[in-house]
Amino acid sequence: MSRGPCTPPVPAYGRTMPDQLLPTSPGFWRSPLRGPWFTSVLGIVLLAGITVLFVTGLVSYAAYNPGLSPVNDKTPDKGLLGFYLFAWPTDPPWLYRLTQGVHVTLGIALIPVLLAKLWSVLPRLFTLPPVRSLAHALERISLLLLVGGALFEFTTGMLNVQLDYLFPGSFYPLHFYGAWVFFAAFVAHAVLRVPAALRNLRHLRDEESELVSPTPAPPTFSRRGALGFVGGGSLLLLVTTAGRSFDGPLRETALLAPHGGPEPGSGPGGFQINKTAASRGISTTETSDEAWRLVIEGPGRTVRLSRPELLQLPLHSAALPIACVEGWSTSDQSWRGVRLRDLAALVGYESDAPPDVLVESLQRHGAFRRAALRDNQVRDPRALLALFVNGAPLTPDHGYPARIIVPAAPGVLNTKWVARMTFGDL
Ligand code: HEM
Ligand SMILES: Nc1nc2c(c(=O)[nH]1)N[C@H]1C(S)=C(S)[C@@H](COP(=O)(O)O)O[C@H]1N2
Ligand SMILES: [Mo]
Repeated sequence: MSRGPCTPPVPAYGRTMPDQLLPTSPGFWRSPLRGPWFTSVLGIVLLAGITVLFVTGLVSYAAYNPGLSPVNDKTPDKGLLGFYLFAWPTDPPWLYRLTQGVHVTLGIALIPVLLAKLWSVLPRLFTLPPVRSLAHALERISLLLLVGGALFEFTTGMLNVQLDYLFPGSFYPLHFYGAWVFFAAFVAHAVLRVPAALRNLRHLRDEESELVSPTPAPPTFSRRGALGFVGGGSLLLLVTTAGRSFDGPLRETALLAPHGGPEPGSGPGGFQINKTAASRGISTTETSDEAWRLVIEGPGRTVRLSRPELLQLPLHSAALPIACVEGWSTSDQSWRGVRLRDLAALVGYESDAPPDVLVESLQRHGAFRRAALRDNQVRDPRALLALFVNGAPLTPDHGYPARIIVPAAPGVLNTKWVARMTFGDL
């Protein structure tokens, strides 16, 4: 029997009408962009990028001196995962500025790629039946760890660099353990998919694949255009983030960087400040020459020095940057002060064989009140208890009367408003 003119046409994908389709039916997903080629290009970019993120992230953890327990270690029970830890070097002095600048800037720039990759495989989330076999169940669990791990690491990282510490507990163990879970799932996924991804790259025209919509909507732009859009988003994030690693006019380009403290302005103290003296409860009364004393302790010996007395010791200069775990850094600043190894000598150590040191700040509340430095850091002739920066006494916000500055160390080890130094093996 032939159809009358009024009979609606039967949809190509079966009897269900388009507005009744559920995400579980392949016909629900209609973007003509989806397919193995698009997914694979994004996958290859992530393969390179996330590997670099993982390595620079692990390196950043090593740079904290977590082994100098219990002071610096923000990740208790790191156990087996701490197998790779090593003594962080002091050369080249820009080492942490580079590794952590790459970690944060690359992490931010990869966000559009990650989101595009997740979008490209979104239909697979809804496949039915959800589990076909034991092997399939295991694969889906690993994908859950992969996607969950990716979202978790990128979210916690972003919140941290935006200075939003809204985590249960500390950021460090969450991001550290999260990285291992995520990367384990990532490696499994890469081993399974890289061969296909490389094959897919060679065919811009997609072969048979469950990612290709059976009922594609008419294209509004090409897949190359879509990639350009994702790449453009990454580039935009890159150029509005990278300025965090410089001072002066370049920093102004870092539109997305949080401005924790006041604008540093110009002059000798004109470089980034996160935590001001006022915000840490440091008053000018307690940092005055009359009140402030540096207490230096060694085995069986304690020395107390005022700032005028410190100024009588041999002073040395070093051009060193500050590089924060949050990815921002300053250019080299010219610091001047007393060598840490000369301070070790005051309490009985050979200045070419000093021990570790525990440094404590005047600050009574909040994070980063104390930090431990390893013997190789104390020994470096550029490692100073700085009293001046760029030719002027430290400003209160930069740690007056005295702050630590160590080549290549994460900013968090450069304690401000130092009150006490305890030399000895930690
Ligand atoms: C953050 C990193 C990544 C996440 C979150 C991710 C996520 C996913 C998910 C959820 C699927 C769908 C799996 C399924 O249900 O069948 C998938 C498929 C795929 N991924 Fe990834 N992936 C990532 C990185 C990579 C990398 C590094 C590669 C390889 C270079 C890659 C290549 C592929 C390929 C080829 C497919 C299969 C596409 C198809 O079905 O034809 N992915 N990915
Ligand atoms: N006493 C004290 N020292 C400190 C901090 C702090 O909060 N208190 N912040 C540390 C961190 S995390 C960094 S990156 C450097 C530079 O921080 P700033 O910009 O606040 O000077 O100082 C370090 N020294
Ligand atoms: Mo920092």
